[in-house]
Amino acid sequence: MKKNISIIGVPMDLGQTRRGVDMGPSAIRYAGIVERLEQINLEIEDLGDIEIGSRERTAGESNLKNLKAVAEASETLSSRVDEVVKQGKFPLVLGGDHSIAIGTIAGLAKNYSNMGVIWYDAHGDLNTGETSPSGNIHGMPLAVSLGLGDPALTGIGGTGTKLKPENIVIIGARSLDEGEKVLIKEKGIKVFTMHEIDRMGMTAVMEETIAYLKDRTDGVHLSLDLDGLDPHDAPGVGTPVMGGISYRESHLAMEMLEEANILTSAEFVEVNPILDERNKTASVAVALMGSLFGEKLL
Ligand code: 4U7
Ligand code: MN
Ligand code: MN
Ligand code: MN
Repeated sequence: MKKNISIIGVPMDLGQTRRGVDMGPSAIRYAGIVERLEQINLEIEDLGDIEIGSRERTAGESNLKNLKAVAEASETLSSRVDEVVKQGKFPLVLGGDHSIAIGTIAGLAKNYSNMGVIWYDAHGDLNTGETSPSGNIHGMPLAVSLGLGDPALTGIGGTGTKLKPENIVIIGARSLDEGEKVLIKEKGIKVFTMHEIDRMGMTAVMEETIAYLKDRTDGVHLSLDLDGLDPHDAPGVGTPVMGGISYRESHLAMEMLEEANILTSAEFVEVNPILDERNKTASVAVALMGSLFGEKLL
């Protein structure tokens, strides 16, 4: 997969309450993402970071935290991603908390009418204001992309739903809220929980995922939350959940995506250097991006 890649940093931590994830893009750059990808015969440009507003100190009208600032940043990101795709380049978005996927997907949706999404995550991120136990928008982006939730979020990048439920594959789920479970069943969203990964192995999970998305979609976005990995391998995340996907299984997943050549965009989110051990999680993210873009040992 020979590609022109455009990196967009999104130093946003407003979609949740722990500080530090705004430093994710810096940590990933410090871990050498640009140099790493330059070695694989890729054209790579770093567009720098988009502007993020400030944390809201007073409670707004909504129970969604920092709704206004998240919505504004998402709108900016959506335009930036749209421009990159229109230039024929591959958007590689670095977070920031997972609320940034709202903007990424909204920007992509301007270009793909039948987009597939691989949601690599311990969580479903399918909450709305009504079902969310936390009010944290990073637990809502997949629901928003389905057109569910606050209009200030679902309207980003224009009205209309950005994704079809049958075009989503969640991989690595092991923490789902009640409302999310209902939604998954109701909408028929395909989920490979940790049980399926243990049982089938990552090879079969990725083969099924690729076969499932390949024919039905006109582009595939990878949204990789580092907490999809086991906290042992990726400790620098805000909402770690035990029993996750291993470092090796994740490499395999990236390599299989590269071989299948189905991805048209990607984002890596939730890297929190304050909670990390010597930038380990950012380094893992960089290593996975290496595999995703075709790095080979021999
Ligand atoms: B992440 C949670 F309740 N579901 O909504 C919520 F468990 O982007 C966690 O996947 C969300 O890291 C985690 O607050 C969001 C919680
Ligand atoms: Mn998560
Ligand atoms: Mn997530
Ligand atoms: Mn998290």
